Amino acid sequence: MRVLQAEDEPVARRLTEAVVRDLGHECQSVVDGAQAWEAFLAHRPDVVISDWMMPGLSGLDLCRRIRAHATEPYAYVVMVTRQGRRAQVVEGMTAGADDYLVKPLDRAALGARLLAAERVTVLHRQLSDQRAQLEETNLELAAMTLRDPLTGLPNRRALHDDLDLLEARVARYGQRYCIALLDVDHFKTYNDTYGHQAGDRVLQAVARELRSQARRGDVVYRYGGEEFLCVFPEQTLATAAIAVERMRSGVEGLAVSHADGLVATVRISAGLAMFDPEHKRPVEEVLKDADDALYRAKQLGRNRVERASLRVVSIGPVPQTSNVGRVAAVDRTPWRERTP
Ligand code: GH3
Ligand code: MG
Ligand code: MG
Ligand code: MG
Repeated sequence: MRVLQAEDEPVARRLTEAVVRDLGHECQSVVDGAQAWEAFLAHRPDVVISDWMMPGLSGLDLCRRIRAHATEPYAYVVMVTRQGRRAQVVEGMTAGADDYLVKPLDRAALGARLLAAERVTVLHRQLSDQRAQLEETNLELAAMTLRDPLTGLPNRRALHDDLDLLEARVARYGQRYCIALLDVDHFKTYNDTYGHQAGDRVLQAVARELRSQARRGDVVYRYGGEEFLCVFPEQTLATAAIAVERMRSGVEGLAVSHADGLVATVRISAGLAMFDPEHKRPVEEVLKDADDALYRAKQLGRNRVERASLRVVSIGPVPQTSNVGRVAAVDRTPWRERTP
């Protein structure tokens, strides 16, 4: 252990130094409270053995400072008091001292204090290691709840959080953004033909392709099943459409065969919509527009990108919507089962 002793009497100081070192610990000695506080801050000792009566900062004040400083790792504080000043013991322990010694110092008593200090210090260190591990695990778990395990993309829960941030940002800075909904064509028959596991691998490949075609700042989410969602901050319909078309042709370029009689390879359809700061509206409406455009892309033969027509909406206060269920705003009925 690293021991710091604050003691203004040379005889007591030398005795403590000798005992501490004999027991295999490091010992740093200072002669008053102010020096002790500086040494404490600089070296973070495991144990502080402090005389009560010292010039300047008293042992009691030093102990209070150490405790008020809430440090890691824990510092074990032993207060040294004169015989006959037992009332100080209570005062010292109340101020945060862990133990006390009575002068004149006795080797055995000092050794016993150091043993107790070592035990407590080891425990505190273990606790603090465990706490650090727990914090790390919690961070990992929190990150996991925001990722889709199959594709590694941020999931719908992450989208919830991000849409909140996005809305706050566009409200503050008056920026525009686009949202694209992308859906794998005839994926049910892919699963029926090749099996669910092969289907999973296709979803992973599509996710990788979408991610690689996205620019910095664009975020691709797994929206659900075989559907993906991409947010394009600060993009116009025209520029985002270029990016989505790149994604569509990228997936087609993967050339994953899909010989079900309807199509030859795995492809996607996409619907794209824009939020225009001139015509403020809740993100649910943008999502609905993207979904309608996707529906149209499916109707028009799939493997294509459709843009929502720019709607002129009456300018009024944006309705306050709750985030709950906002990403469920879109009709999840399969395309072919919908009545146009
Ligand atoms: P459309 O072109 O109209 O989109 O047709 P579709 O067959 O892709 O659409 P539909 O909604 O009828 O079917 C979606 C299929 O996606 C059904 C479901 O089994 C499959 N699917 C959803 N999630 C997963 C998944 O995690 N893994 C696999 N392998 N398949 C999935
Ligand atoms: Mg003294
Ligand atoms: Mg779908
Ligand atoms: Mg589909």
